[in-house]
Amino acid sequence: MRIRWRSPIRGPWLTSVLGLVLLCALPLVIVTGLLDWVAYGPGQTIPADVGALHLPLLGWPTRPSWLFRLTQGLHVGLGIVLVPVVLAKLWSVIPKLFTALPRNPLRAAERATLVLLVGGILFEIVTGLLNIQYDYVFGFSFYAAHYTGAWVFVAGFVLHVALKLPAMTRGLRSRSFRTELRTPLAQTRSEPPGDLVAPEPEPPTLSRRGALALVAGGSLLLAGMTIGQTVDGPLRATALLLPRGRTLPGDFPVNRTFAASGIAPAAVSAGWRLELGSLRLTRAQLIALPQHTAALPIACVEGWSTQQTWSGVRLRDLAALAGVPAPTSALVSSVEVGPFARATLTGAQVRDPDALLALRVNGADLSPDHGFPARVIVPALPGVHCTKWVRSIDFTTSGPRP
Ligand SMILES: Nc1nc2c(c(=O)[nH]1)N[C@H]1C(S)=C(S)[C@@H](COP(=O)(O)O)O[C@H]1N2
Ligand SMILES: [Mo]
Repeated sequence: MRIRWRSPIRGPWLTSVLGLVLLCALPLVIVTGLLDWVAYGPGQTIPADVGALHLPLLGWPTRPSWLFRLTQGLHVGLGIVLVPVVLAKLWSVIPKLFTALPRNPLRAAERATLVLLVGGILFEIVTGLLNIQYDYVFGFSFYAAHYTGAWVFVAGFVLHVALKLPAMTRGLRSRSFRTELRTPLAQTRSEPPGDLVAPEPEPPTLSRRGALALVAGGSLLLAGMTIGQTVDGPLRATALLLPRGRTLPGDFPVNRTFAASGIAPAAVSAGWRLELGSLRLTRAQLIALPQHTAALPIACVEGWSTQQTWSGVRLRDLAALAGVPAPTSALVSSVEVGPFARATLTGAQVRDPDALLALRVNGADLSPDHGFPARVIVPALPGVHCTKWVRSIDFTTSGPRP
């Protein structure tokens, strides 16, 4: 049976317009995604090491403090907004899926790159969306899989652009964009016979401008549901894609609650001590040290970010107290066991004057959900490394990176 694709608006022009949007926007998603990975730095439990695929270990700066908020916000936000464009682009070329494999080896190789391209982007969309919903049904490490999938996609993307750029340019030149925007349904006709164009088209049910408006509308709707994740203030309530029930009224989002951490309440009550080398400090002793206050964002890789006002002891003061005045790294351990139990900070991150072991947020003691008795907060550090319920900090001069 021959499946017949009969939409009269399918053709090189529509595919090229959608392709141009993706060609301009996807590199930003790719680069910000790779930058997120640079931001994690080496020697972490999360994300796990990716072997040969790792990027050069550039130091991730601590300034501007909103740097990671920006890169991960762009990555997740733009990634979501582009989903309708990707789906429309796939719809526009779907007849190709049902044509025979070309005999010409070059053509066949070109077709094979589509497996990387389409498989890659669908995998990235699905894993990315599940991750921001905290829905780990896939059962493998999100970070390693999304990162490896990204390289597969990038390979397909680069090859596809190299092979299809001339066709896209031809497609865009074949019709006037302005004229298309003025063409109503009644005047919508098929493109001249050729690649992607239905040989026996049905009468149109949607104009080309209508199709583009549908896609743009879908993207705008998603943008409206997403933007609130990354801006503080009343717009936060519009963040419909942010999983519900994680934020108490008047509070900011909680990645993992104290209850979910499995920590015994006794481990973070009066008997708690901060371990600094051989030193043991009570919370009262920490409060008695010079306190510093800084407005710093938490930017979660799961898509949300927020800026709050934190106070506590500067990490560099704690390093000096521990007898390591010029550390090149710090290993922070949590009372919690599991993947969040440890995070490594670089020397620059420890030395930043706003890098804190926070004891208070917005003028009140940390709540159990936000990491009482003490948590790490460092400018531009990915949220996942802002360890809550800190047990110990080991400042060293032999860390993974100077
Ligand atoms: N011990 C511990 N620290 C942790 C986490 C955790 O689950 N356990 N979650 C991390 C993540 S992924 C983020 S985004 C921030 C969120 O901080 P918040 O819950 O106070 O907003 O804490 C980080 N620190
Ligand atoms: Mo996070």
